[in-house]
Amino acid sequence: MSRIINIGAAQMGPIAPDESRVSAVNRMIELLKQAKDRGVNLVVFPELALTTFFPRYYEEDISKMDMHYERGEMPTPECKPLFDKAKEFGIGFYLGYAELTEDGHRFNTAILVDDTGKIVGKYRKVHLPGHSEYDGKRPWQHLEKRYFEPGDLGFPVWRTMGGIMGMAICNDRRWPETYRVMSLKGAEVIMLGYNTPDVNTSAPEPNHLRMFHNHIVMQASAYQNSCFVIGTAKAGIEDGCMLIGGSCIVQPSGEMVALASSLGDELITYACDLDLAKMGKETVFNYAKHRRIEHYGIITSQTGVIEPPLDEAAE
Ligand code: CDV
Repeated sequence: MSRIINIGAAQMGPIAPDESRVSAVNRMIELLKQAKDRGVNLVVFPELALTTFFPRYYEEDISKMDMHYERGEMPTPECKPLFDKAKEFGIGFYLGYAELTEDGHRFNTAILVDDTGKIVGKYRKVHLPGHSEYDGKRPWQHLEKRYFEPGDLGFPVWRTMGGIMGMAICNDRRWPETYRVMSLKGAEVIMLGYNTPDVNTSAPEPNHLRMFHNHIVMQASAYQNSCFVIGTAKAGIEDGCMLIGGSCIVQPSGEMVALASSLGDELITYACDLDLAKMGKETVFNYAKHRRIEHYGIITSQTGVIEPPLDEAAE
């Protein structure tokens, strides 16, 4: 019997710094209504979907950024209408937001809510990009390392809504370890939201490579881990900073089966047959049969590169 789940990537256009949570949530509810009309079971919203991408602003005193974080348990009063509408529609969702815990820790977080309105999972971004101090050489700051701690929950997966689901956030998608850890736990769907500026402020490269890299990492990883990858952008010009769109749904073959065509609020959907993921896991990517872990130890015992010694005789 096939296991088909209709998944939507709910791309959002820019969120201005002064746009309220209520407004952002209303936009998400509009996307949810479209999702209901299209028979969608699960919707993936972007990273930091309730606010502007605030790590682009430097603030000496981090507590002055508290207004961008959600405190206490979800749903907060501003988010409750989103939870209520999703429950009424019987639609699950992934929501990215900045989390400030009771004891003062700050994380870039995503939660997974099932189609009955229950929060089934939480993920905190592991691979934080950018820098922690003001960098005058950059046209835009990317201060995630200032405003967030690396996630402390690992890469869990959840058996829910008929499949095995995992979450990642933005920069995580560039790291093969992200997907492999989850696929070793059987992940059939990996959901991720992102905010990716079109200019790489860390290294000079032509702008078109931003979209190329965005898609190549998700497509290659979907194939190598035999899973669906749902990538949802916050897109367009946000307070003068251009964020790439390109939200997409990738199937386990690595093929893109849905792609956003705008830089605004837009829902793309695909009926994902989770048995396609299972098929890859039982054949080419049957890990139990083919992985050679005796050669992989370096992946977890070492971070930086250690090159072989120079051959001095040849110098
Ligand atoms: N929000 C992000 O994690 N953005 C990074 C940028 C800084 C490269 C990304 O990987 O898209």
